[in-house]
Amino acid sequence: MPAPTLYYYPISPPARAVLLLIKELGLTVNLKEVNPMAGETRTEEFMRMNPEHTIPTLDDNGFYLGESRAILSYLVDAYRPGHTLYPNIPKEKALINRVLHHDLGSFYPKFNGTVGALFSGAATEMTEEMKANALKALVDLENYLTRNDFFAGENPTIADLSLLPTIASAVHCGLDLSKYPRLNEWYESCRVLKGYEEDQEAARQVGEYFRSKFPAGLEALN
Ligand SMILES: N[C@@H](CCC(=O)N[C@@H](CS)C(=O)NCC(=O)O)C(=O)O
Repeated sequence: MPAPTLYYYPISPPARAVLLLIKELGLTVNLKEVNPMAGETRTEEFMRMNPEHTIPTLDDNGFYLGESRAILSYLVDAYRPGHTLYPNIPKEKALINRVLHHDLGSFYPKFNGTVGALFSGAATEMTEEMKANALKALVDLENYLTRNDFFAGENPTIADLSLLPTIASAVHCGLDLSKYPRLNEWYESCRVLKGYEEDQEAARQVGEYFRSKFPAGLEALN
């Protein structure tokens, strides 16, 4: 069967989470770049695959899947079932899913409500409320890591892959992680991931773009 195709954009954090997985597992996946900022996710053709018009989107031989966290778990289950990144052990899987749900339902909206709004130009200043939300999101992550070195245990899982691109981007936008010692250590530990350096390059580009929109950067959070 032909390899699946991933529609992605190189600096998009959710797309980068899937790129990290592909690299880590050595999967053969065709990559097709789609620029959401140029409206390329809103074409009729793209929206037939993913009516929510978001990248990443996976096309596995006509099986279309959006949402990065769903793609992460699908790719492991379909192509490397039982891999330690998403083991077939109910309690381990549950702890990973817990982090993925926290990320999607709490961390990403709180943190991205601030960073994403400044990145897109929807906001031109960081209000006290935006700052408080972003800081609360970071404290929640720090608290998660009082249990383990990685987000769902002592080894990397797809939960870490999901969070890393957002944190790496924030660091390159000026966030100082030294106030969050566990998160800082985790960030360093993520160097073991095969796609880490490539992701850092994308994070650097996010940082440059962010400062072109909001020159003060994320230093206000420090
Ligand atoms: N929850 C989604 C978020 C995906 C998302 O918002 N992607 C952005 C790029 S970072 C996008 O494609 N936006 C284009 C649009 O909404 O039209 C996921 O994790 O996949």
